[in-house]
Amino acid sequence: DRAPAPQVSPQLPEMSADAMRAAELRAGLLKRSATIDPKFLYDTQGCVLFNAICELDEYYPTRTERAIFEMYRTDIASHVPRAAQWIDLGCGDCAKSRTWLEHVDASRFIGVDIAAEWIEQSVAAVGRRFPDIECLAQGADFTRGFDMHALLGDVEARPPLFFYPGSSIGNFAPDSAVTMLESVRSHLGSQGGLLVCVDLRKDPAIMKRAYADGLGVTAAFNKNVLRVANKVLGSDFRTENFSHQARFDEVRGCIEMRLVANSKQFVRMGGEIRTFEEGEPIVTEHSYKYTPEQFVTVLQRAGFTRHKMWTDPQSWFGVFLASA
Ligand code: AVI
Repeated sequence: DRAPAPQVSPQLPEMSADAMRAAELRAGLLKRSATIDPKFLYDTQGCVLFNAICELDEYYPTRTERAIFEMYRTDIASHVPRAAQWIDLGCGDCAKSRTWLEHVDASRFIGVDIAAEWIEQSVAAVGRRFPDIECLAQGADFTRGFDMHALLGDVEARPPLFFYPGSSIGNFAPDSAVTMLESVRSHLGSQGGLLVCVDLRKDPAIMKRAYADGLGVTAAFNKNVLRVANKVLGSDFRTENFSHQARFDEVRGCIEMRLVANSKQFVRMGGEIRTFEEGEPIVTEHSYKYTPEQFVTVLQRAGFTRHKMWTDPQSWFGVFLASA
């Protein structure tokens, strides 16, 4: 499966990118209410654990999305413009896009992901499977808005179709989701579109179970971020001293994932010590769940005027095709 991702901008020198990551992580951890941005969940081990989550019985989004794609593939594909530039945001192993490229008329495939080295190979494999489609890999963190205008070129001749599956849009707070989708919309020209997948509101117990599985895979995925912090910051978090927690926030309409200190912790971070009191949380992720109406409002706020939605028989998950 895939992780979220991107910003397409000139690549910064290696050191400076590392320093920025460290500064961002440090600033979040030093806040009174500590946070770690969810993008830090996805180092190599985090990606492996996330893929394992996608296979869990409790984690319904992946299989529900797959079922909708299988059920409505032809109908959805019929709305994709001819000679499309298929842009996969957070492409990972490109497995989902590969299933679509067999059914749409694409002239170009652009895989975008924060895991730059990893996607070189997976995008190259797409190129071997579809030799008539020009394939490009873009390593980028698109979570802060992005500019692909130059890369996309003449969007009237080759309309872009942005593909954002996996309900990764839910990892943005609604206002940030609007900003991200505005960026997408600004690239579409008159015929482009956005195929975006959204986890829909349902019984909170079902949603909560998806983030607190019996095997503890999600707990391992969450705690792994402390290993990432130790690598990036040289800190000495001990994963066994924190517990995974997931709760559904009814007011905000999201799952909040946290790591809670089991006892008072003194964590060394470079020259300073961050103290965590017993029970103090570090918030690591929000996963917003929308009603179809709420998500249509997000699309409208981002400037989309037309949309179509496909869902499963239980209305647990929505696949939206939106255009300007
Ligand atoms: C990537 N993203 C859509 C997942 C989600 O459901 O919010 C990440 C995840 N976190 C815990 N389990 C899965």
